[in-house]
Amino acid sequence: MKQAGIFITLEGVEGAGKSTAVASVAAFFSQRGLQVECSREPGGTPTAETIRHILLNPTAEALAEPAELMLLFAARAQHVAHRIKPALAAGKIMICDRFTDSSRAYQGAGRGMDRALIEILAKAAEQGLEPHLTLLLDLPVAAGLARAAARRGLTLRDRFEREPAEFFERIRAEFLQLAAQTPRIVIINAAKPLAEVQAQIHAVLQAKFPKIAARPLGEHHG
Ligand code: Z5A
Repeated sequence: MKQAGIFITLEGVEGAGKSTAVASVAAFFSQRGLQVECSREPGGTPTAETIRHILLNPTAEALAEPAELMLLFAARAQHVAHRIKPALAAGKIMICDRFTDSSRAYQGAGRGMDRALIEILAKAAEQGLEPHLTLLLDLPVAAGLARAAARRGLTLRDRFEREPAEFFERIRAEFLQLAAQTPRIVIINAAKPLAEVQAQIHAVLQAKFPKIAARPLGEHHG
């Protein structure tokens, strides 16, 4: 399937502000008349959302690590085939809260799973798809966990949120290492106040997509 649109992913540790940033990225494009679709992983299609429920449910049967890994990639394969690729073929801007870099960081560094296996599964699920741009929202783990806890209030922590701080430290370090090795990944300092984070995101989008940034702002609906 031909890929005419733009695929942007957001990554980071828990509570980094990815969901909030998705809205800023979406506004940049929709205000300039482009059609935008937002999604998340794990999830994004009915089957992938069912798998998400299994993955995050803290009260269900414990998941063996290989089962967790394969469920994540099964959800991703559905998402790529039935949502992301069709949106890109239609020329849309597809913005996704987490993608394969999360598997590299959480399952690779966090759980210590086989990196080569992760790349084989990624190849099978992605079918040649790669993000044009990845924004890594980086902040100290303690700050992210505090933001997430404040937002969660009294609701139960999910299966990942129950992991110790060291797990998230390994994940943060892996994300930073991936960014150092991968030109498509740009680091955003997510420890700053929201307005500053949004300004950093805007500057990255302006530099990466100058022709789109130059379009007049209007009352478009994407
Ligand atoms: N996972 C995996 O292991 N492997 C994979 O391949 C994939 C995922 C794809 C998905 O959980 C879990 O799946 C995830 C990794 C694993 N678990 N963890 N941990 P999720 O989607 O439920 O959770 P999440 O991705 O970690 O996102 P989150 O907790 O919703 O955080 P966020 O989206 O990054 O943050 P937010 O909701 O935008 O902001 C959090 C709060 O901070 C909120 O109240 C905001 O208003 C506030 N905020 C945001 N920005 C700021 C600034 N700049 N200053 C102050 N306050 C702010």
